[in-house]
Amino acid sequence: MLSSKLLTLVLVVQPGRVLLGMKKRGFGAGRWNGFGGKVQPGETIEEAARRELLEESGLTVNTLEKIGNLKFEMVDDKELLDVHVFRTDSYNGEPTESEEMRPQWFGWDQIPFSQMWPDDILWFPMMLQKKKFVGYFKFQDHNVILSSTLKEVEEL
Ligand code: 6U4
Repeated sequence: MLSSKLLTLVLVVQPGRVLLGMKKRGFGAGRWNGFGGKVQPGETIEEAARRELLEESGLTVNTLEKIGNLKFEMVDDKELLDVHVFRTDSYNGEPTESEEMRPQWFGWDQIPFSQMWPDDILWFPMMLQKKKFVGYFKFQDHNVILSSTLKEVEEL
């Protein structure tokens, strides 16, 4: 049995643009991604999402919408990543670089998928259209998707 690690991922979306951060260190370093990280003991998933968003981008939000659940298995790794994805359409503050992330806005037609996790190009269109989704991806070497399932759902 694989044990699983709870993680969050927040996408800040505005009409025509989305905020991504360049991950400067740790897991996924060198890739653009949403903001997020591990859920700590005693925290709800949404509290963790808000904390990581603030720590990594300097932003706070009034509402976070649950938009996706993605599970990632790495070949030869016994831990499954269980990533809870949120979208927010409004925020407070100014995006600010942190030790972990360098934030930057991208137009919806200029999302740098070649410098992102390879699964992102598959589910970003659903996320931008406010459709909810669940997916499972089996990775080799953080670069190759060996198998996957992804579908739109009514509820999460
Ligand atoms: P710390 O504790 O900061 O050293 P770190 O190892 O850097 O942790 P962390 O906590 O930033 O990792 O979490 C990894 C982030 O990457 C989470 O927001 C989830 C996200 N993530 C992991 N696999 C992903 C994938 N395949 N596609 C994607 N995001 C992914 O879009």
